[in-house]
Amino acid sequence: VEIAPGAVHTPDWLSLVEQQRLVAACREWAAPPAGMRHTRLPSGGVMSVQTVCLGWHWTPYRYSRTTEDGSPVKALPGWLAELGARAVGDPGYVPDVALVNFYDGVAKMGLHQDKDERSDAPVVSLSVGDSCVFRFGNTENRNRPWTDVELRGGDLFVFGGPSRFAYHGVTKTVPGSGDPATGLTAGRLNITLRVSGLD
Ligand code: MD3
Ligand code: FE
Repeated sequence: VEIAPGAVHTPDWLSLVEQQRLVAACREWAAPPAGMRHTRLPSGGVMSVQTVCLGWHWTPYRYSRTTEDGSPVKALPGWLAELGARAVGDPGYVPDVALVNFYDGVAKMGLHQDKDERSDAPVVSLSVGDSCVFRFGNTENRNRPWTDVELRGGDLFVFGGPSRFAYHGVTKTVPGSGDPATGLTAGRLNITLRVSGLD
């Protein structure tokens, strides 16, 4: 389902086994060093979402090979990059960054653009666990028009072309809506795959 030019939502794209594999892998990636943490914002606040990065470590405005405490960033495994290529339908799509976001029952993500990558290659988004309301806005500003879409566990979204630099965010999650058979019994995981354009 194309919700805007270049923004394609495929509900129920991940199999249960793939979701189970992602949940188990996220548990390993979340462990220190270079594990999951609330990203610190330049304003001094922290994001309500918790994030672990693979390949490159993201902080607002900057990617680096090490975390704030100097730990080496975990590798992005080949199987995850290949899942991304299958999602885009292009074997030449080779993501080198994954951001793994965990939402507890109250976490949200305000409307923002993803502009820290030096590439306009598509972003692949994979969701597991609780549903959320995903807000997809316009390229100009944080105001309307926007479209609210329910994203559920197992869903795929690809953001390419004119949608790559649109404002977007998560206005709420729906606690208890996920399938516990994935191994995730509370909360929402979102894994985005990106091309950093860095070496
Ligand atoms: C549209 N994550 O990590 S996924 C993010 O559900 C982020 O955790 C949200 O926004 C989440 O930056 C939304 C959907 C998404 C991700 C990246 C995009 C939509 C996007 C990049 C460009 C345009
Ligand atoms: Fe984003």
